[in-house]
Amino acid sequence: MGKKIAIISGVCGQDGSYLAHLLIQKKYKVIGIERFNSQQQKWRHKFLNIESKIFYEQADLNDEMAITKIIRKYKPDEFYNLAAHSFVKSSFNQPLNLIDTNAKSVVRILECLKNFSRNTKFYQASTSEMYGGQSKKKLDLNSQFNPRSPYAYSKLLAHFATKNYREAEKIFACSGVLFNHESVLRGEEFVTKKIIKSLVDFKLSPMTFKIVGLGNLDAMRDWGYAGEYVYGMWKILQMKKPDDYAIGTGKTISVRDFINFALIYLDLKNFSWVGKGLNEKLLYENKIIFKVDKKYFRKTEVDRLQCDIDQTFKKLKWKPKIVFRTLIKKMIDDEISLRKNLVSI
Ligand code: NAP
Ligand code: F7E
Repeated sequence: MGKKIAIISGVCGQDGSYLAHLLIQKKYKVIGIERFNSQQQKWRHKFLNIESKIFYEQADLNDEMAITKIIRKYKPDEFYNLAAHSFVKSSFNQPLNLIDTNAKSVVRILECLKNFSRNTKFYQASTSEMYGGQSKKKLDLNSQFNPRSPYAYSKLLAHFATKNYREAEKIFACSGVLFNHESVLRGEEFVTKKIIKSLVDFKLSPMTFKIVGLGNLDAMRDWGYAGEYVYGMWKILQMKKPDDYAIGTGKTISVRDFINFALIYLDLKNFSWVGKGLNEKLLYENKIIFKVDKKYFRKTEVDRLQCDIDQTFKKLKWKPKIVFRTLIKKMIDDEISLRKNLVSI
């Protein structure tokens, strides 16, 4: 039997990079769909040392002809649809673009699989943002959806399209409803990477450090490690029957506590929070590191997300091991080694 073939859209992103790394280890032939042939976007692949092992194809997800051509060329065993506009805050500025990329493109891929590659197993990157974060309860697939951003409602359409192609067209189509997962390969606009990068900058050169603005410090997230969540994606497509699964750690902490734990791990213990609301600041021995800045607040915030991972574990027989403390330590250690590696790239 030849190598299994997997197509990954969004291969240059955080998850696409870790998933490509995992599938290469598992001896798949990995076809990576990238948007432009930009060297800059390959920094994650360089860090993981996988650039020469991926077969790149160029296509925008909205280009139906190009995507169809790639699917017909490879007739893959598995298609992981990870490409998306993934930053929630900026999704409010371009809702129609989000519907095209995050929702309509998914239907286009599923139509293409139905017509030309019926045996391909399909993974859709669904998200805990679809829940809206208004509940204090742990969330599972039976919890109510309440999308609070163009990002969330575009993903909800794709989620239900995936379910419908599974039920109506008998495609092996599954969604992973993934809660936030982070790593050193996260984009710098996301809060965990922004915090870790800033604190490592401060630790290494406090004299040249410039104050960083943050938004809602009370937002609570179930933060896991991207490097192991990609195993969950793969596992979902190895199940006997296609289905949807929610994946998170089951623990939730606030942005403020994420910062507190990071400061302690970096041995920056003489810190204090002063002021309230829009005047709140984080000080380290009288130097300001973070201050609240309303430009980082969302029009409609998602206050709290926490996964009921025990429900998933019963069916999937797998759950993530790395919870927030270990994640924070790992992000700090990897941030320091990323900086060293980048010198030689
Ligand atoms: P990411 O780092 O932002 O990666 C997304 C990738 O999609 C980027 O490589 C981007 O390419 C590509 N992309 C965007 N628009 C495209 C288009 N029109 N055509 C082709 N490619 C396009 O996101 P991630 O954190 O890896 O997340 C992967 C997927 O999981 C996303 O669908 C995200 O919505 C979803 N998700 C993420 C999380 C999380 O916590 N990370 C949780 C739940 C769900 P460029 O490099 O060219 O911009
Ligand atoms: O915000 C708050 C912010 O942008 C997390 C995406 O991968 O996960 C991600 O979406 C929280 C929010 O991620 C800042 O208001 C405070 O409550 O890191 P984030 P996100 O919006 O949760 C989900 C599951 C996805 O699917 C998405 O694709 O942190 N926050 N201060 C801040 N957030 C940012 N970005 N910057 C701040 O300064």
